[in-house]
Order: sequence, then structure tokens, then C-alpha cells
Amino acid sequence: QISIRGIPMLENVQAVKKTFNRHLHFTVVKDRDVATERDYYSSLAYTVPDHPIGRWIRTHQHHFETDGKRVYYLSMEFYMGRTLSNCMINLGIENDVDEALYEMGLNIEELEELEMDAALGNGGLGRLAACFLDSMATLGLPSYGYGLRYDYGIFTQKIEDGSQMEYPDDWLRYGNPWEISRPEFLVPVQFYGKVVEENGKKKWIETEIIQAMPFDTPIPGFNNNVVNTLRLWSAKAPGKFNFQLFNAGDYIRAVAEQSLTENITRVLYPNDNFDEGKILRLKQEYFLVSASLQDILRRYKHSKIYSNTSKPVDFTRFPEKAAVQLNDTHPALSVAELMRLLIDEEELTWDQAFDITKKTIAYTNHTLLPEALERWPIDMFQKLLPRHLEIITEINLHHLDLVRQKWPGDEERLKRMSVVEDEHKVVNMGYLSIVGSHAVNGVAKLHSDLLKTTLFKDFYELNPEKFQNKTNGITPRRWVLLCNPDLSDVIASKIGESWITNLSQLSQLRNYVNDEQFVRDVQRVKLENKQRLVDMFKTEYGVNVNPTSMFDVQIKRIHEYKRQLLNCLHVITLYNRIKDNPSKETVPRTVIFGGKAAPGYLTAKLIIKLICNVGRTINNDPAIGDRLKVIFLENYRVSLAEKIIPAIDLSEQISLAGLEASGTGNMKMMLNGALTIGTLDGANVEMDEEVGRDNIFIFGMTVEDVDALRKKGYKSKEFYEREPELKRALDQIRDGFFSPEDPNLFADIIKHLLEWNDHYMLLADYAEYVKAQERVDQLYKNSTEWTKKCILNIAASGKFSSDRTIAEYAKEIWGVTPSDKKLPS
Ligand code: 26R
Repeated sequence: QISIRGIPMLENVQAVKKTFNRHLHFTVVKDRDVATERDYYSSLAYTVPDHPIGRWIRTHQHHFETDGKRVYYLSMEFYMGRTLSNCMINLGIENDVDEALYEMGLNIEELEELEMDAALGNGGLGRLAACFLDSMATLGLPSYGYGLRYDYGIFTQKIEDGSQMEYPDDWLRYGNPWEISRPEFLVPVQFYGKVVEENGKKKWIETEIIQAMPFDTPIPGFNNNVVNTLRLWSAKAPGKFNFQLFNAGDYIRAVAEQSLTENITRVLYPNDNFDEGKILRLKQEYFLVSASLQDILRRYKHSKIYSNTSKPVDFTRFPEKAAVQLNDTHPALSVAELMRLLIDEEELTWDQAFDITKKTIAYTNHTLLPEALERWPIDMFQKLLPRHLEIITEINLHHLDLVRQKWPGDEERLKRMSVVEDEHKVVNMGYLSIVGSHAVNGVAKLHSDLLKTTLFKDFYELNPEKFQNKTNGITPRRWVLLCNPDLSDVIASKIGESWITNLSQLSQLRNYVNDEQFVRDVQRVKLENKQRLVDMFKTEYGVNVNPTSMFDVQIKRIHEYKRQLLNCLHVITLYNRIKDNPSKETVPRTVIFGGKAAPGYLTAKLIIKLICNVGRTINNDPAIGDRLKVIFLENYRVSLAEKIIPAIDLSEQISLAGLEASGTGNMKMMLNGALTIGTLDGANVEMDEEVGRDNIFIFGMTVEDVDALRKKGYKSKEFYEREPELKRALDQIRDGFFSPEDPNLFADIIKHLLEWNDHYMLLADYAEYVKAQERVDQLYKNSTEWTKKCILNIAASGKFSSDRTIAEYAKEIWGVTPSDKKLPS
């Protein structure tokens, strides 16, 4: 076995042992007689970050000295998952640490399991931000992530009696060894107050101030000695009230109430693709934006050109030194805040400020779903951010002037394109982001095209040059090297290791599809990965799973548009077929679902309940045996994805065409040798292009078909009447076959699909989906042919590295150049 992880060096191993023992003693304050597993984990987690510290400081010095353009990625979510093993891999110290722990009689894999996920994200958007940080560091870009340090990340999901229950995710309970607070860079953020004019200058006064405390986490690049920074803000009460004014009772109350101020960064909003419009969320968004932009401007003012000189700071050159990327509209207030800072604080003119703002900011859209588009009520702005409302109003006036120039007399268009929607009295944050940016991008080809032809059509016609595509990607470090070390070794044994930072090299694997030993190795690794899960299914869920059965997996947030219900209808169909024809040979399947439902999204919660109940019926039916099993994974999250994805045979990507902006799980599964069953949606379209139609199971309506069917008048009941197996499955759900204790339990699901006309058109795609699944079964019977297609999928997955995505952002949006230079170690 060749090892990508390097050979342990004696002196390194000794050094790790020494540091480990020092931390056990001086940081954790235990000796080996009384230390628990968690104490050992903590010692390890304090040992590993000692390694990047020197490189972290040197990276900052390097950025200061070279003074290149910096990239700032602003995001309300960074779904980082665990840090320990990722850090060891990127620093190349995995084997040294492994060996040191082994020599001390400790099991590194068990200790790694004690790390809590940093789950500061909901799903795709947050995890994309985390993959981007890894790629930006690996490509040597001087980049910073800016986000919020929520005390509570995405809730912990428990399944109780088949229903989702939510528990707080107290991820900081045992401390966080990966962060360092930076009180010296504390910044004040203002809220409320009023705007007055003094000598022709606007002043925002009588505001309430909340301090933003930065916490920095190192982001090591892969094998290049670069260590960048993720800076997360935590709300801190100013603690400056005048003691004289309070009597004893007021004093206690005043101190106690400080903690209310700090609620701003208490918890991540658990909604994915649904805008609740809550004021606390608006406060969070502004808190991120204001703290980050103040920090960015401070860094510019202290950059090399201005150090040790009395040269006045020239902000017109700011866009040459800073690129700010908005991860969806959540940080869209950046447009107004940068304008405010430049005009009110730095005394630039409106035109100068607007020019700088537009050149600096770019905006990525991640969804077309109307209910996910942020539109904040004007009254809320008026109260919380009065100065920003003024600025937005003026930006809008200038913008509408341009529209009027281009389309004189087109009042309808003027109304459609207004950033401030008069009718609903809201600010459209998508429109604000477009107007204040020089680039707007979607996250897959199809999605970017749909932005131009539907959601932002008018804006595309006004400024076609702004609109771009940047197809998403994933980091191959976490999503194969870390999570699937055995597959990585098998790949490296054929093509070496350059694919780790140049994923398109995987195409060389095409040369080995007929190499029998290679095919057997890939097969063996998949089976071993599945076997590990089988053990987990037995202990965690009490279900006996056949490791050679097809692992058919749908893992993602639970949402109607993603159509977990369609998958469920297929499962019921398989069940009915086995029951009708018990002696017929079938391809054994284990159908696995995982994902969280937003706590307030009742239909999504009911879908979880249905899946669990269908599983209960099937898993306990002795006539089924191990031919069909259904599992709902509890608390799907980054660290669980790392265990599941290497074991998947079939990847379910079955959203209604036009609604999944990209998907990124689809890419992770492809890279780990799963075959995809999917619609022509999001990045599936490009996966199909890369791998070829013979090696992917595409089914269902295209975007054009969906359009045509809606125009013609879709009637879900017609499909229900036409498809006997579909009708039977729906009748079973309706009649309580899966919920005999409460036969009406799933009435709402039936309502959605039949009475309310099935908004996501599951019934229209059902027949083709079932047929595609039959083709899947046919292929699975021939395990060599199956594995060859898996290999072709791995070989075709190179495009989906986030390194490629980031290189495109760098070149086409940010104007910066990746570097493969290694900093000194
Ligand atoms: C609360 C509200 C404002 C909100 C809306 C939307 C909160 C969170 C979201 C998350 C959305 C934007 C999201 O995660 N979108 C996903 O982005 C991925 C990365 O680009 C895509 O792969 C995926 O298709 C898309 O759904």
C-alpha cells in the first residue's frame, strides 16, 4: 500500500508526544492516571493547532509584504464540520500524529469521534463556503472568510417514534481549541437611532451600540504552508454604562440585561430556502456586514502603502486591493454599509463611493425558490437602520434613472425593477445586490441561464455583461482524501498523487477500466466502506442490513422540491412488487434517507414521519427479509456525510427540474464512485455532460417539459388514475396502511399530491423514475459492469473540484491570480 499520508519521522513523532503530554498536563490539567478519553481528545486538539501557528503568522506577514488584492468571502453560514483530521491532512502531519498516539496506546480514530461538528450552516450554501475556504488557501489566495460565531449551530436532530425532535447544538460546551479571540480588533456596530443633517452632512445619531468580538480560526491550505483566516464575529455588550446612574437593583439588572444584547449571535436560523423575515435575523445580517466591512477598511488603511507615511488614504484604489463576495443576499446590506462608511465616515462623494462599491462587491445567487428570496419590510429598516434606508432609496433613484434612459416610458418595467417595492413596502435584497455589484453569478450552468431568462431577466437586459456562471465544486481533500482514504490509496497506486490538487488528473483512470485488479480493488474498498455502515445500522438502529445490497441514498435537507416523497413512492412500489410476487428474484436494496427539516416546516416533518413508518412496515415484514430495508439516518451532518458517502452505490438527485440551483452532494457521491439517478437539474446536467449518458441514470421532465406541462394545465389526479402502482401506493398512504394506529396521519401529504395539485410534479415523473430504477437494478446484477461505470464516474468528476471553481472566481470576478508557490514551512 502506498501512503499518501507520508512516512512518520522519528523526531516528529517524539515532538508530537512531548507536546501532547505537555497539553495534557498544563492545558487540560490531568495526568494519565485520571485522564478520560475526552481529555486525550482535548490534548490532541491542542497539540495539532500548535503546528500551523508559525505558518499562520508567516502567511499574514507574507500578505502584508506582497500587499496583493485580498478576497473577502462574506457568508452567514460556514458549515465546517470537524477540523482535527482535516488540519492534520493539509499540514501533512497525519502519520506522525497517528504513530505518536499509537505509541502512547491511544486510538486516533476513537478520539476523532469526540470532536463536535462546527455546524454553523444549514446545508449546501454553508458547506460550499467551507469548501471554498479550503480551495482559496490551497490556491494561495490572500483570502478571508467572514461570518458569525453562533453559540448554537444547526439543531441536533433526534428521531423519536419516527418524528423529528430538535435539541440545541451546544457545540462550544467543551471549549473550542481551534479558535483564538482577538479583543484588540473589537468593532462597534450601531443599531436604531435617527438621521440628522449637519452642514450638509448626514449623521446617524443616538444609536445603540453592540460590540463585535472577532474569533479567528486557521484555514490551512493543502501542502503549501499557507494558513488563511476565518474570522467569526460574536456579539458583546458594550459594558460601558455609567455606574453612578444606577442604584444597586438597577446595577444588577443592567448587568444581567447585557446578555440580552448578546442574543444577536446566539443561534443560527435553521431555515433552508425559507425567509421568515424576523428582525433578529436582519440584526444578524447587519452585524456581520458592518463588523466585517469596518475590519476590511481598517486593514486597507493599515496596509503597506500607508504604513510609516502621512500619505492620505486613497479609497478610489480600494477595489484594486479588496474583492468582497456575497454568499447569497444574506450579506446584501454590504452595498449600503460600504456606501455609508465611504460617504459618512471617509467623506467621499456619492459618485466616488458608488463606483468603489460596485467595483468591490460581487454577488452569488443560490436559489430561485420565491419563498427563499429576501425582501425586508421598509418599516423594519426605518427603525433599525434608518441611514441605510436613505442610502438604498437613493441608490434606487439613480438605478431607476438608468432604466428610464434605456426604456423611456416603460412604466411597467420601472415598477418591476425597483429595489424598493412600493406595493408591498419591502426592499428586494436580490435587486439591491445586483445594482451594487459588478458581477452576478449562478452556481451551475442551467441555474445561471435561468437567472438570465426568469428571475433577473430585466436586470440581465439592462446589464448583460454582469451575469456569469460559476459551477459549484467540492474540496477533494475532505471529500475523498479524508473521508475515503482506501479509495485514495487505490487511485494513487495507479496515477500518483497530483490529482489531490489537480482533480482533472482523475481522467487518467479511464485507462484502467479494463484492469481487472483495479476493478476488484475499487469493488473491495466500496464493500469495506459499506460493511462499516452495516455495523453502525445494527448498533444504532437495530436493523440487519445485507452489505451486498445496493445502498440507495438520498441525503440532503428535507424539502418538497427535492422530492424525498418521490423516492418514498418508489420504495412502496418495490415493497408491493415483492409482496405480490414473493418468489421472484429481486435486486436487494437498502434505501437510506437522511436530512433535517426546518423546525417550522410541518410538511417536511410529516415526510420524515412517513419515511420512518414505511421503514417500520417494511423492515419488520418477514416476507421481505433482506431484499429491502429502509433507514432514516438520525442527525445527518458533515461528519456523518463523511461516513456515508464512501459507501453509496446509488445517489438520488431527483429534484423537479429547474429548482435545485446546483447540488453539491451529487458531486461528492460521484467522486466516491456512486452512480447517479437524477433529473436534468442543477449540476446534474454537467455531470451528465462529463460522464456521458451511458454512465448516469437520467429520467423525467426537463425544464422545458415542466414549463410546457404547466402551460397546458397539469392535473396530478390524471397521473394517479393512469398509473395503477402509483395509485396503490398513494391509497395505502391515505388509508393508513403505514399508520394503522392513526389512519389519517398522512392526510396532508395526500392533499398536497392530489387535492392541491402536486406543486413539485412528483406524479408526472413517477413512471419514468420507476423505469429508470429498473435499469439501475439490471446493471447492479452485473457487478463488474457496475463497477466499471463507477470508475468512469470517478474519472469524470475532475471538473467538480472547488479548486476549479475558485480559479474561475479568481480570474473572472476577483481579478486575482492563484499561486502554487509554497511558503517557507
Ligand atoms: C432564511 C433564508 C434567507 C435562506 C434562504 C436560503 C437561508 C438559507 C438558504 C440556503 C440556500 C440559498 C441554499 O443552501 N442553496 C443551495 O446552495 C447550494 C450551494 O450553491 C446549491 O448547491 C443548492 O442547490 C442550493 O439549494
